[in-house]
Amino acid sequence: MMEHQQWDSFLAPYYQAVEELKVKFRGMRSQYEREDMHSPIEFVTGRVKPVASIINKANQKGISASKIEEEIQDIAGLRMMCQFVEDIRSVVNMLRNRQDLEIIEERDYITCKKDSGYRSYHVVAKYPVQTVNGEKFVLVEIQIRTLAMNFWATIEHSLNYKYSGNLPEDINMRLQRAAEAAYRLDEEMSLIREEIQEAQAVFSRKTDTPDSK
Ligand code: 0O2
Repeated sequence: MMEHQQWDSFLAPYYQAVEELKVKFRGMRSQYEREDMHSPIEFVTGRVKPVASIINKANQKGISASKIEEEIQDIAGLRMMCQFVEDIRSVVNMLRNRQDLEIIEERDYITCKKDSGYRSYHVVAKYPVQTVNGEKFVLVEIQIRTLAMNFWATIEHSLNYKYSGNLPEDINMRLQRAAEAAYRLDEEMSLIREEIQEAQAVFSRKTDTPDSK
């Protein structure tokens, strides 16, 4: 595997991609706010996968060092959180229409949830980073999920980390029940979506100060 310095230069374009895309995706949210429209994006986060996790994943999947770039698709990861399940489709459509990235794969773990109970929509895209040595394409994985899906995934991720992936049966059962509850919460919120959006529009007009735009 690579030396410390080699990892630094290998990961540099991924850091660049994550920083750029966080700014761009957060900019999409600001555009909606400026136009007083409901934003399908609630908030955006991003991270570069730590070296130890990259090595772990490569070992687990039998990926050789020369294939990491091609086969580990989530070294650069972005997450876009939405209030409503319906917003996820809008966000994916916006991604499909962007000129600055090329989608190469979509994984719909919402229609087809994982056995763990995990739900999220994953988009893998090729993104060009401008480097001093010219253009370099990196893969980025964009996870789009509701706040409820994110809450569940964050908790499940921490528990799996704590128990090194071997969850005790009772916790496993609770997580499955929590996944169902998160699903029902999303359904309930969808049913009163218009009501909520109207309330949020009134609220944001009331809290708008003349120089807040
Ligand atoms: P981290 O810490 O988020 O970086 P695989 O990893 O084998 O399941 P693949 O092909 O790499 O599959 O891609 P996939 O499933 O589209 O995306 C993997 C990422 O999705 C994970 O990254 C998680 O972020 C998220 N994810 C997938 N399944 C689950 C799950 O059951 N629970 C939670 N909490 N997150 C999940 P990493 O590398 O696992 O971790």
